[in-house]
Amino acid sequence: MKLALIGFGQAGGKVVDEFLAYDEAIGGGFINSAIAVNSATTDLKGLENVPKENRVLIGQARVKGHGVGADNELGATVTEEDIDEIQGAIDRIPVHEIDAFLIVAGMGGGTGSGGAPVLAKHLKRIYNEPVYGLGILPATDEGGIYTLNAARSFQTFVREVDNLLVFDNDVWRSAGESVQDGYDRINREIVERFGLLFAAGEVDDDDDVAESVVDSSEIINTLEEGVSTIGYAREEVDTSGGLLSSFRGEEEFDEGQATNRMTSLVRKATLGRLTLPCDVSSADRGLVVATGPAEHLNRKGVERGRQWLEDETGSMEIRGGDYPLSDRDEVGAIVLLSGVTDVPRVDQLQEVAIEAQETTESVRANAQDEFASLMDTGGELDALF
Ligand SMILES: Nc1nc2c(ncn2[C@@H]2O[C@H](COP(=O)(O)OP(=O)(O)OP(=O)(O)O)[C@@H](O)[C@H]2O)c(=O)[nH]1
Ligand SMILES: [Mg+2]
Repeated sequence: MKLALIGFGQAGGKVVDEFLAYDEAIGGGFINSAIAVNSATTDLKGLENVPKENRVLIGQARVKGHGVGADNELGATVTEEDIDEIQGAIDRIPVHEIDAFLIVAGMGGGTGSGGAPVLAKHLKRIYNEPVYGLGILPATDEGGIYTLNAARSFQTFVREVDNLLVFDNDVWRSAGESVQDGYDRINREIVERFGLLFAAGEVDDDDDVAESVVDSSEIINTLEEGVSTIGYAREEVDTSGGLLSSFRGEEEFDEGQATNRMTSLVRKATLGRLTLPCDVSSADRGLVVATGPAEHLNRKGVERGRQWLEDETGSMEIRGGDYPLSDRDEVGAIVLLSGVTDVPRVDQLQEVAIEAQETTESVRANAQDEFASLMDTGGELDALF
């Protein structure tokens, strides 16, 4: 399907940059246009693929191009104040050509976390196209303010978008890696999963397996509402076969093997590491996408995988289809689970938000008491010197 991507804040911009590279690399054609919005000049300058004229600096009057320093209320304020600047860039998008907007943002900082929900609300008011969010959760060791921002932003973002696709940095970190190397690797993991999903709805009708190909309406229906997570598994296949193996009298395509392979890939994708870990049985809707060389995909494999996911989720709304990628030597399964409700990380964020609220109140009350007593008993101050 065709997307207008909007990267909000540093993480959002970098991931959109990576999406553009990925779309180009796979010949996906799922990105119609890409915009980056930030309150920090250097972050916008650091982007490689987002066209220069589509980089929007906001909040200049307040923060002079230096970012909002993880203050997500300020992030929301400068977005509201400069919404016309952002709209100016969106006005250049041929919106009638797109199937949806996708706003990408890190939930832990200030600009993206505060601004993305404001923009989502604005877009929903103006356009009929669905507005999706891709929210990136901070790692747990990033510290209190990041977790608190994420807790607040998550709730608002979910409310404003049609569907919030989530990626949790915490689950994808690996030890002994610099933060930058880590992000580069993680960003590739992000765009591969979400990119394959969106590219899947963008196959030409004249494709040889067109009848089982995923349609963008199936993605849109799966993303009807709520929170989504993605699983992905792949396996190398022997693509050297073809002519040579038929000379040897071998079968060119083993139907049974392909079916078994796809069924187990769907299981692995679902039960392996999800972009947002959750209880799979809490999903409302699902979509299974089989990727790889068309000659290695068969309808039965997807169908079996789909049925297995129906049993696993207890949902009757599990869709399935192919996304043929001819020049690959691997077959893969993307599993999109949508409307998930049993998500430990989200519960944890909610607890943090409540705790922080209580702590802030008691710290504030204490500080007021202490200040009052300091003012009352000036004598104590003198005694210090
Ligand atoms: N996956 C991924 N996460 C990132 C990346 N950069 C930052 N993050 C995460 O995103 C969160 C928000 O950081 P930024 O995107 O830098 O924040 P911002 O929106 O620019 O806001 P301010 O810098 O406060 O103005 C961090 O807490 C990290 O968890 C990245 O390249 N990839
Ligand atoms: Mg920043």
